[in-house]
Amino acid sequence: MIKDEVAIIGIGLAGQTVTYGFQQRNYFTELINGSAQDNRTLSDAKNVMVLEGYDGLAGDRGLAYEALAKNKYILKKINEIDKKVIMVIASGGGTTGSGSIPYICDIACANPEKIVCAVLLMPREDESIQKRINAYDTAKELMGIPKMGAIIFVDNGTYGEYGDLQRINSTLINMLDAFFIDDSSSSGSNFDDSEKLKMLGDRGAFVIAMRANKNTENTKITSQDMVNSLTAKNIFLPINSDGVVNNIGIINQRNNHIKDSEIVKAVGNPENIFIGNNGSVNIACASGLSFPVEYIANMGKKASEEQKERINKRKGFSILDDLEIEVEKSELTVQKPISKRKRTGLELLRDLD
Ligand SMILES: Nc1nc2c(ncn2[C@@H]2O[C@H](COP(=O)(O)OP(=O)(O)OP(=O)(O)O)[C@@H](O)[C@H]2O)c(=O)[nH]1
Ligand SMILES: [Mg+2]
Repeated sequence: MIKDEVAIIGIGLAGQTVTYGFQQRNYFTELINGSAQDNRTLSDAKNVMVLEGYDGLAGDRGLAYEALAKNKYILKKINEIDKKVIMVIASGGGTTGSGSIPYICDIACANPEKIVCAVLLMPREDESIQKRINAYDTAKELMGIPKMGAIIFVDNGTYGEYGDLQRINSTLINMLDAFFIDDSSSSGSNFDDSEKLKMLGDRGAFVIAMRANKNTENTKITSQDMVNSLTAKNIFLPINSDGVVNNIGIINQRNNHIKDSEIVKAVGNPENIFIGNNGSVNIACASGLSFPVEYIANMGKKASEEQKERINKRKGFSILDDLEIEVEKSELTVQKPISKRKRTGLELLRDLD
């Protein structure tokens, strides 16, 4: 199993919350946040690193660089993590996590020995303009990191209008944990540790499905069930239908047989197919998928159109200027332009000893 080679880093409230779930299962974890309020919601969590002086970044992702630069001890700690796989988790829609995750990934990627993966928790379609713009920018920045391994795009809109975040978190944690702890072996073939690392190391999107057979023989999970869970009925952003995929991994639960040909038909023809048997559950996963660019581009485009419309409306926003009435300054300021990432985490690394 690769569990002991994995470090999970959670940034911001969402990232921390998911990472805390891994902490409870004895993974090596580090949590990062500036917000005392966020940290209080996870009062039992260990290994919480505080971005001193940054009590929540209130929508401005651009502040993350400065926050990390002023908290070098966090970067040093990330740099010293002695695990092969570094999986960094944050929401795309927030600020602290979404602003910091590209820098933390840059820093982890600076060590060529590491496999760096990201889990990006993407906002629902009906979340605020700022959250969707932040998520677009974060996804773009992560995709732009040359040495990035797998990126998992979680859709927070999965369970309906209000999203059931706890259910999404536990589904995600259960699936990744099953992948990390799988130790099954069989005479015919195994889905071994090096193959799992290969799946995590390859650039592109990653999706996973996990289904357990019921006790009775005739309720076994079928290949079609696995296809549905992998491609449609899941917690991830939809995968593209271009057939681009590097690896497919399958673990058959004891006495079950998922047809790899069915998974290939649904996902695409990969370079590698890794198959294991005698697992405690059925798992199917795919890595090196093309990024969900179209989905994210549409989300960003819609958010920026709404933003334009909002700013246009605000142009007609008039104030009472003859009477001496103080209008709150924040009411008058127009939303700042979207910040572009001009710096990378490598600059932050430069003066670490
Ligand atoms: N999947 C999942 N998403 C969450 C969770 N908590 C919050 N979110 C989502 O995360 C986004 C808000 O980001 P946060 O993680 O709270 O923000 P942050 O990184 O702490 O940054 P600040 O803006 O500085 O507080 C929203 O889109 C929420 O729907 C969680 O436990 N699980
Ligand atoms: Mg927060």
